Amino acid sequence: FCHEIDPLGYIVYCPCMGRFGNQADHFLGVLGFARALNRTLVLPPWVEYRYGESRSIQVPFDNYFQTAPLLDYHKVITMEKFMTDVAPSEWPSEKRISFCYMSRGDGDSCNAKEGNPFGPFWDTFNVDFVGSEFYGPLHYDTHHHDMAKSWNQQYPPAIWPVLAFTGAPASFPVQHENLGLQRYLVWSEPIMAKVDEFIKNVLPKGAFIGIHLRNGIDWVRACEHIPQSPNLFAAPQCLGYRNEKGKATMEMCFPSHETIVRQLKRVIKNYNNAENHKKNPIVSLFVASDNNHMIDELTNALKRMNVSVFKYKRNDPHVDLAILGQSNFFVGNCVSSYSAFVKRERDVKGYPSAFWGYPIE
Ligand code: GFB
Repeated sequence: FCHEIDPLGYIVYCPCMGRFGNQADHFLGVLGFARALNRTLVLPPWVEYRYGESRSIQVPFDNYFQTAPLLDYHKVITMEKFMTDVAPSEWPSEKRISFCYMSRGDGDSCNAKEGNPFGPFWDTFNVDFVGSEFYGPLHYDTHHHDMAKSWNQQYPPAIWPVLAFTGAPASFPVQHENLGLQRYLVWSEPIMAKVDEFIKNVLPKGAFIGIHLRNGIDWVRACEHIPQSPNLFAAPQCLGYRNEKGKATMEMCFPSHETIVRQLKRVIKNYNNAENHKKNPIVSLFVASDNNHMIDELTNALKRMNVSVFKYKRNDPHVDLAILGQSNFFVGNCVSSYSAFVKRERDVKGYPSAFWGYPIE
């Protein structure tokens, strides 16, 4: 199909902060923002970092997610298609201005291509900028303050057909008002084919529990900040945006093996004892982790409950996420935005979830 130019304009941005979980939080915010301004959202590739490589790599948005369900909510176009079908007329090279709240780095500029992943991201599409535009004090909370109107007054689409942001015009963690937009993020067919294959051919027949163990060295370091940052990263998902449900603890961020085993046994027991689950009890555990899956330890601990333990054969963050989304029950890490992705997906489907070490015993 040939894309018809949107006279109301476009929003382009670099998902330049964090890894997948962070980028997904931002994505939901940008989706809400684009809809509020009524501009077409350009779906950026996901930015990934490969071990030992100094430049990020860009993975097309639709490798992981379908675009059709997003269209049910708002007009979108992939970055690849935007660059070939729209940019030549609406965003020629001499009109490429980068937007940032205020100057970034040296001089009076957004320095939109300065550093990694900034440079590699735009280089993927051969984009260079001829100028910068500081949009402050405008911001992207379009759920309050008539913000969308202010944007369209200051940057009318006829004069500014493309707003290209140096970083995501969205907050982290995702604003409460945008949580439900998760329903429009539907895994691509290739991802779901792997998930279905795993559930059908690797897991034993029956219900399974999925857990996320975030325990790599970067996480150990991040959790050291918990005493000073009781609302670290995705913690609002269980503690509330203003800590109204308490403060993050070390056990929530980095649960001990003892906590994990104890909580798992209790969750499985409760699940299996529920009247409506008696005919289809949990018979296996799926573990997703960035580091230590604890397979032997968990296998031993759950032997008496006749629950066997599995992980995916490869380190594949997206397949892990999508499997967790399909589990009958999920236990995740409240502080991790990777866990938050699963929690939101399950919430919009009405599936149950819990968090390590929460509520505090
Ligand atoms: O997704 P993410 O932003 O979540 O970053 P957090 C964590 C990354 O670690 C994921 C890998 O994108 C994956 O690449 N990872 C984590 C996993 N858990 C799993 C898993 O269960 N399976 C697989 N296969 N991979 C924050 C960062 O991570 O950690 C912050 O976003 C910061 O920017 C902080 O770096 C220390 O919110 O957990």
